[in-house]
Amino acid sequence: MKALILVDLQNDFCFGGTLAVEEGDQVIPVANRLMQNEAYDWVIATQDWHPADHGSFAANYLWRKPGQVIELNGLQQILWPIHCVQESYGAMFHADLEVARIQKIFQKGTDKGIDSYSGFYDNGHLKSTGMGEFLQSEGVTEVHIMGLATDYCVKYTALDAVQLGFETKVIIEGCRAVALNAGDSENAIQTMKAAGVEVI
Ligand code: VGL
Ligand code: ZN
Repeated sequence: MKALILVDLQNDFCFGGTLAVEEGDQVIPVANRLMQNEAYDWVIATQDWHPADHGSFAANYLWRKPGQVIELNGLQQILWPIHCVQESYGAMFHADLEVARIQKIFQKGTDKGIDSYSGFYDNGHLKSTGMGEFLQSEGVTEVHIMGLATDYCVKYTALDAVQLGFETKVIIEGCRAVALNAGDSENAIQTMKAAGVEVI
């Protein structure tokens, strides 16, 4: 069984969003096209879904700004602009995404004390979102991943997928990177490949 995993195709990562990824919108038609592919037994989407007081938001600290790194409950945490606050416009799927084709949604980043880039686990691998267990219970052995952003949520979702034993492919045409630093996208692709992800 094969699943398509659409990572964080939400307004805040697209044009006009608070954490807009360059060309983020351009992956929406790719997602719409892939969802029609009969080869997928499951179409799954993840949503970054933070409480307003989330510990990854720079605005929740005095004298902090996005891009700085702090320690959050023992883990290195990059501070981000406020984004994907639960129920907000920014957290909604992009308006052009054909959401009717999404069969199951997994939300992440809901615990204010820990961030979650991967759709499977938080950044400390302490809690599962249930996505891995769900896919395994449905007999899924192969996952195809695309979305936003290449260097964070796509990368960590793909690395966890490999670790969980899924045959893992990242559809690079459907990904765009945050790229805080030059080369972040290329480095993420290299890291994924080295871990056994097939980048197609
Ligand atoms: C993401 C930074 C913070 C992502 C989510 O979806 O790649 N990046 N939260
Ligand atoms: Zn986030």
